[in-house]
Amino acid sequence: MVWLICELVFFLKNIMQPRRLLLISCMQALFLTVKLHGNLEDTITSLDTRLLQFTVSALPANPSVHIALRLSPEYNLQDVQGYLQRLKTDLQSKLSSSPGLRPSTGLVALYLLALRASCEDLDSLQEALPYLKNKLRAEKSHTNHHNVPLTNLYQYSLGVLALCVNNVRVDHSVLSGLMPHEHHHHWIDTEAMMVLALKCVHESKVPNNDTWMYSDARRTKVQTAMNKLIQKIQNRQAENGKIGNIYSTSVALQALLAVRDKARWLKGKEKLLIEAQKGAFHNPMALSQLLPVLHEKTYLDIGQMDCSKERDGQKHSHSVTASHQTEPNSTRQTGFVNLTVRNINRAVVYTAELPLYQGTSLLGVLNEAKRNDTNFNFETKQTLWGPFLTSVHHLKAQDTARTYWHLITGENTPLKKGIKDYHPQPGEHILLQLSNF
Ligand code: B12
Repeated sequence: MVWLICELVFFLKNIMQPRRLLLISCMQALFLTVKLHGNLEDTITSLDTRLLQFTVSALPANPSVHIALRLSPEYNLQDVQGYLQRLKTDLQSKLSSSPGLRPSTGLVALYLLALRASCEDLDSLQEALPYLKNKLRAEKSHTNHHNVPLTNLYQYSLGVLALCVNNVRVDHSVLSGLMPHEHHHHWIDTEAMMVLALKCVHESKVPNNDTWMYSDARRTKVQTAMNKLIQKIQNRQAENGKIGNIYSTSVALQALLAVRDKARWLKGKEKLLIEAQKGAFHNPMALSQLLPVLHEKTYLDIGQMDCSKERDGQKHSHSVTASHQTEPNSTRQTGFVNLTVRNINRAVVYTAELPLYQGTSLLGVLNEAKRNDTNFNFETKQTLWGPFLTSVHHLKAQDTARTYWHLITGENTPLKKGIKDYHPQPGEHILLQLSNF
């Protein structure tokens, strides 16, 4: 490649002496681009490797990680066979657990997407598909009565998408729950997931037949809803490429790719790579949502996956070893953090100045508060993103009451990461505010 460019420079220099300077700077720019591109490819490869490492870590198997691995050109089916088996066993045991412990709409949808991404046939999904269909009906009926789904619209969209990529027809009434209301404000991530679900429905064909799965009237409605959402996403792209925050940008870029808006996708991808190089995507879930768009892939590609060639292929020699990431147990104090807890009426129920040790996360600070004051307590729930704060100082947040513990820094800046991933700075003021969502 470099040799070719040099030959070209030499040739052009001889025939275009007067423009020599301009030409040389053009060539320098070209060299720089080639070099930069090389660096970016290296970054993506090392992110892929890190994702594969999660499959051998002590963490529970995560369907979102599996999806990202399957959408990466780096790995084939054999590389992820063991992880796939774990996912199948986990799904089976979750589905047969007691009603309160059964998987949410979004979780079962992610499992179904992960299994489809490995071309698992419908037989192994026998129980899961009707389960998801029922979940979606329950979500819709809740929306009819309360204007919001049981879980959230992000999970609702994942559910529709999972049925759709598995070639299962979605009830009209469920589909109508994806039509956006003008006055509703959603997270960017949610709008992007809605676009993916709608796009899948719009493009759906009856299997082994060249006819559309949905009527022309239905497809037109779906297209109109999708256009509105995509326009909102496009309008939200900042000059630096971000759409919302850096984490919503990953999902938003999938929506842009789905409607072939390559220019905005490229702009966003550059920003994501810069942030990835700075270490913004350590969380397995964040990394699993990032990698597909870096590989120019969306969840819609799952439906087109053909594993037959891979099954006969040679096994790659990817060997990964588990890297244990535990919280550094440092005793070096770097300063203090001010922690304030406010109830739903914004009344302060707890405040303390707590020592901050090197490398400690907000979770570590909360543990410190517990050690310092036997009256203080907090509880968490394990989720795909890590520990989700559910109760502080004996005040419980409840999905049914649509309350949650909002993490805030300074006066009013919401944290972009959870309690385990966020590392406060010395002198920082952290506010835990019981809020409505
Ligand atoms: C809906 C949603 C919420 C809802 C969830 C409740 C509900 N019933 O709907 C509410 C409003 C409560 C919420 C809160 C927060 N969220 Co939120 N949330 C989402 C969203 C849009 C969908 C999550 C989902 O349903 N996933 C599907 C199911 C299958 O996965 P799941 O793991 O089982 O889902 C549960 C967890 O994800 C959990 N959850 C939701 N948000 C977060 C954030 C963190 C850090 C953790 C550990 C768990 C968690 O609630 C889900 C439902 O039970 C995602 C978008 C995304 N790109 O994923 C953001 C997202 C996960 N949230 C995010 C953030 C930052 C938060 C907050 C920390 C914001 C804040 N400053 O307080 C808080 C969590 C604080 C806490 N108490 O620990 C970020 C996480 C980024 C990161 N690198 O960690 C995301 C990616 C949005 C974004 N683009 O910034 N969230």
